[in-house]
Amino acid sequence: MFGLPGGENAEVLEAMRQQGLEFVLVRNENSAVFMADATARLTGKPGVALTTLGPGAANAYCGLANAYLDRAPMLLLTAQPDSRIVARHTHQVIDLQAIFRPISKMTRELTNVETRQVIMEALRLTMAGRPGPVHLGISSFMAGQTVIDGRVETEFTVRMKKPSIPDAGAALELLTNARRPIIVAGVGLEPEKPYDALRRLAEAAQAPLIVTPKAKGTLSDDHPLSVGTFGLTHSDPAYEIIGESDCIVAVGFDVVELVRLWDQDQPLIWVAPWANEDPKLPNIKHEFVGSMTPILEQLAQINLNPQHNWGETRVASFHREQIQNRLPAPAVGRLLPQTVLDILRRHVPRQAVVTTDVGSHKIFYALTWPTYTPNSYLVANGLSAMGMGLPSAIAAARVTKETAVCITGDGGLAMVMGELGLLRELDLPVIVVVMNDNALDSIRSAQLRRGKPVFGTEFVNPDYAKIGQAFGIDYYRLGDEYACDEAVRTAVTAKCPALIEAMIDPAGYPTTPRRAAGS
Ligand SMILES: Cc1ncc(C[n+]2csc(CCOP(=O)(O)OP(=O)(O)O)c2C)c(N)n1
Ligand SMILES: [Mg+2]
Repeated sequence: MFGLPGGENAEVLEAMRQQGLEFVLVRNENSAVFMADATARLTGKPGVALTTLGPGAANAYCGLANAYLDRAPMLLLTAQPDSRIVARHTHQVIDLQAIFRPISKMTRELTNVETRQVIMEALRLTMAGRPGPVHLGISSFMAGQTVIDGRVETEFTVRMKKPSIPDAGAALELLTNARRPIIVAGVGLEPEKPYDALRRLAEAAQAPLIVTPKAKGTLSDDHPLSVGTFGLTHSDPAYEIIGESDCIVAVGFDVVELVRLWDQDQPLIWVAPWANEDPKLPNIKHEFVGSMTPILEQLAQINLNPQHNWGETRVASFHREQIQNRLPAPAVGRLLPQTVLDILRRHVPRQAVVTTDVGSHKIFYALTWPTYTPNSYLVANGLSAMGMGLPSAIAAARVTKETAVCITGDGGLAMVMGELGLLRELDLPVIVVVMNDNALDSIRSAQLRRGKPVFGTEFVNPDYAKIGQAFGIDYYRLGDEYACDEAVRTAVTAKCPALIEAMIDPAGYPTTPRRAAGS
């Protein structure tokens, strides 16, 4: 459990201590939610965060909204005003059920009646259908009560609905007759993780596979059918292949991940743990709702004409590098984000978890960071809340016990800088790479693209060497290209907390107008 308690949580903390449960004390409640989210994704089990009532719960709001739109199975336990005195006592009282209702699958007060059952139901609900957060409020009065509970259930299970297999024949026919089928895969692959079945289907159907940011790594980027990522901008290169396709198999696909309106009207086969209804996509010919593996396996029975090799041929001729080609050339004294990416990819182990925060750097990394294994790239995408990168990397290193890398904007790091203290305490091998451009670059870029003056989007960074020193974390500075390689190699091999400051030129981001160079 990750959290930051208030006095009202004292009984809960004491119960946890007595039970020998681990509690990770964060510096800001949002971080606890981000950590619970990342932990859930990497373990396949719901994550849990704890806060106090009023201010703590309000502080966690952004994280919970982020978990809701990122379909993350997690439980938020907050303290809760005591209903016996709320009519007379208003200090720190806000209606938590009302504020959490729009961003949770369920929100309610936990009492001492049927407590276990409610908790088991809450945990089950986080993972069922379209996963998401559940909120339970516990007043300090209730937390001190003895549980009155008939049924004792200590395990919860999630049973996926069986898909409606009878339709598979017709779907198979549609796929067999398609000349240019593609697969788009998204956030809904979790928690079932049907990666192997998906790869077999792509290979059997010769279908290029395109992923959303949260599904990066589903198919290794060096697989001949991997097209790459889309969803970040209105003109991501992968839209080229999507536009050419005549049949789309959408697997765990959720348009919450796309900044561009989904306007494709090719026939589509929907395979997901939840129904096509929020929002309803057009032209769905076949809909399979429930466990994805059985239907993917059935579709992989496709009997293709061996001449049909559209997938591999098309991906081979697809210029994934076209983004890089739009970027400026490196020069002495100028560090491009592209150079930082290349050096990191050279030294960071293939399976290591990499997180990005939100901003110009996220768009660039989500589009171009080569990813080789599922869930080795974590990103906030549905809500795209800044501040997710560092807590998620700490959670990832905690789960995997391996090096994790957080690539963050300087704006995003400033929001969660206190968590460097947590990182030092946990002493985990997390490498924080801060892209120093003294700006909310992605917002400044929006101003420049609209021909507006830069206003309200630049700031002065702290002395990161001193920040590293103050938190007791190794510090490295990447100035120009030539000194970088050795610094990154040393940081990665040291296997301890590190802060790398990259003095980048944001004009190297594909979404940043060149005019921003040096501004
Ligand atoms: C919590 C939150 N606040 C504001 C935003 C809007 N926003 C999106 S990107 C961005 C700028 C991020 O700046 P920085 O972290 O320095 O990254 P850069 O764009 O410079 O790479 C902002 C303010 C957001 N997504 N999340
Ligand atoms: Mg910045």
